[in-house]
Amino acid sequence: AGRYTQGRGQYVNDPPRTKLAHVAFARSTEAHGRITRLDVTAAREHPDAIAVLTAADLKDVLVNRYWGGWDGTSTADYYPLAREKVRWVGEPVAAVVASSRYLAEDIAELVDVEYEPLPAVVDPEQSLWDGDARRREESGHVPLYEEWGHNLYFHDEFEAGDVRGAFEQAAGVVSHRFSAQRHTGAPLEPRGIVASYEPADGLISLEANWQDVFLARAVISRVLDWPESKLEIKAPASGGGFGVKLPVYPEELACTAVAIALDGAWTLKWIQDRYEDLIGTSQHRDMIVDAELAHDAEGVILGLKTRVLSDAGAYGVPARGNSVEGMMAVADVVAGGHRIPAYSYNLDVVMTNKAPLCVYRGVAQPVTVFVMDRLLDEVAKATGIDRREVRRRNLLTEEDFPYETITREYVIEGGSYIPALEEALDAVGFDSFPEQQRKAREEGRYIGLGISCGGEALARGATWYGARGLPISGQEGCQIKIDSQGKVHALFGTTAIGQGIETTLAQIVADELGVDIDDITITMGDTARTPYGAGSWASRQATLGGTAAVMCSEKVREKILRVAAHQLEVSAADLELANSAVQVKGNPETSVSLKDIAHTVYFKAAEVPDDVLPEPTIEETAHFDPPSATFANAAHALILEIDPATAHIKFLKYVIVHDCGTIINPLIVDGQLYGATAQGIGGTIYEHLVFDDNGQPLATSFMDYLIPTSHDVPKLDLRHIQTGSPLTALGIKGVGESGTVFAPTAIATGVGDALGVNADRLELNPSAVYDLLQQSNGEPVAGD
Ligand code: MCN
Repeated sequence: AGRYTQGRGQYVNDPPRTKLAHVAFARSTEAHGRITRLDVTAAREHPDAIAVLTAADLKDVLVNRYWGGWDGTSTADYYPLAREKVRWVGEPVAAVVASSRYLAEDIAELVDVEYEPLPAVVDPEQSLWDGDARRREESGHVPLYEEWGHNLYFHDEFEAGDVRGAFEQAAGVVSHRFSAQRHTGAPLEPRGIVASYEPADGLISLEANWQDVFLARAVISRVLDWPESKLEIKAPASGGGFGVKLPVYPEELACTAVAIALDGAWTLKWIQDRYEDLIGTSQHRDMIVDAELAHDAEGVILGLKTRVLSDAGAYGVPARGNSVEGMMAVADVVAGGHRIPAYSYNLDVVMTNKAPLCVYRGVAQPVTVFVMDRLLDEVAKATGIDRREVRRRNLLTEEDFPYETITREYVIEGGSYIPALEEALDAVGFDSFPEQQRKAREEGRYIGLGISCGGEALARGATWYGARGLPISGQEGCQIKIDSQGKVHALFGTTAIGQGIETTLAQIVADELGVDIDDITITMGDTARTPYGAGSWASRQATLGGTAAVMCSEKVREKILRVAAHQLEVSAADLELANSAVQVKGNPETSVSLKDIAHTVYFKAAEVPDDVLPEPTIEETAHFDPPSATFANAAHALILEIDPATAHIKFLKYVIVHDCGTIINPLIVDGQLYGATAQGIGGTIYEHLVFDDNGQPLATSFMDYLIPTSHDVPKLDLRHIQTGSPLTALGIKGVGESGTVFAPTAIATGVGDALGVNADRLELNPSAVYDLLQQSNGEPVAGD
């Protein structure tokens, strides 16, 4: 306890290591080009070079192809160090090993690479357009993976319900083009790895700040064709993950391969710097959605059509690949808690010469919530029904549950969609706002009321990734051991990434076993020690880890009670666990301590009959495999003001009503809502990964990639509804991503309301807001 707050967290860069050498990478300076010369002679001749390796040096180690994606995605030979071609600025070309990072960086500069530059494709529409050979010829572009003949990574189409009928019968149709800009998770501690190899027994040991060590093990064992039993992965303390530490990136794979290629002579360390993070860690959103919604005269949704174009970047980052954002966008836009009887989608995920797209807090849901809330605001305008009422008429109610979404991918088990909306709007002052807004406008002030509301698909099960061919598990495991002193050791397959999961799971175990939380040791993030698990992503661990903890505690409790019943000579049914002891219900004086029970089990088992204690240990394991997803829901309502001189957005009121079922730790849940909302604010107002026309990244430090500080995050009025999920133990649902999912839409609908314009891009930095201000005043917009 207190590890992080006391500054005692041991991050991957902290512990002293023996036989340590440092890795730096020579990286591509071109976004797209053929390697015509790769000469490492000068680098190798540097007196301080331990080794300089290129793809050719690793081909015997990296036996299997390195490519992420699921069944149906285009696939290619892609290696952690570039072969023949480079496809994004920053792509590793050679790995340099030296006694310090400084020396390794200097030596990397001696790696001599020449390229035949190829035109870079940075615009996803251009990339899609390039799929037509004739048009591509006109543009002079070459596909990133020439053997494909196009840049399409994944395409999917779907239709269900009477879509045509819905649009024919509609009293009105609203249609808009929405987009979201590219940004990233920017954890304060960037990525890092320490890799060592023991040739005597073939053991590879990796320490890296991954969010899912079992996923990393599955990917690496495939690529190296290595048994998982000889691949141990440990995640030390984490300075944030936010989804971006789920993939297995080229650098991590290269470090592992280099450790083997050097026959274990060195333990290798690579710690990413901020430049490397902003150019090479997975990036997110970057999506265009053309949506059309058919509604009746009462504002009720009859049907929805979407056409989604997702800019996936340059390669399929393992294991998820880069169609995740696009796939989830088309699935989740109809899983946001609205009744949608007819739906069709058309999805294109295209490659471009930028860093790969993968998962970031909320995945596609910030965009899908945006699409639905914006469309509903348009329905309100078209029908004259107010924004609250339009939502009321379309959100799910008690009678709808369980509600199967039209794609049949999810069943929404329950929730408090309308109560959350009502509470948020009442708290923000929805009814009196029009008058307030009118008065403000008379004074020349622009104030607007923003709303976002709906559900979040969380804790996805095996049906999402595993069934699509990826080595990604949906389950979570828990093992509990009571030691010979009666203390509890609980081990989980997941990894802690700063979200407080060690504390909350310890709380559950403490409650279930009637012990003091200080008597519990939690271990996670270690493939060699813990049971199998699926890591921290999709806000799953309270739900899955929590349920596994309850299931496992039940097994342990049953065993303890059996032994205690024998010792106390009473029926187990009359006993309960409390105060680190087993006591007779209603008569706590008659009790036996856990310590005494453990002493008996481990040291005097012969005194206990075999049918009471068949095995002399108290150790149990349980695994929970969830359904397709569980659904939390939220409503954000805010009032903001736009300064017409600076286009700065100021928050005047910000209310969040959230429903994550039974709350384990209220302080942590509020902290999660704050942190995620801060990221939602950042991803909308400040953070933008900009590329020039040649694919050169322009935001490569925190000077040009701004992340929000405490000054930019308003005080939040946080409220909770607790509708328990019937699918999990204790009725828990997740919360970790919610703020990031809903904040962008609340801001965008608030800006639109303040200015009386359509804010259809989730990019509201001052220059974008300035353009909207000009539109609002009927002036031409820059660039038009
Ligand atoms: N919790 C609770 N009661 C509930 C639900 C959750 O007390 N009913 C607590 C949990 O026990 C946990 C926290 O809230 O301590 C978040 O729980 P949950 O929603 O289950 O999410 P996970 O534990 O699976 O964490 C992952 C989630 C995701 S997907 C991202 S991304 C994320 C996040 O949470 N990245 C984070 N929160 C983060 N917080 C920090 N500080 N750093 C990150 O990288």
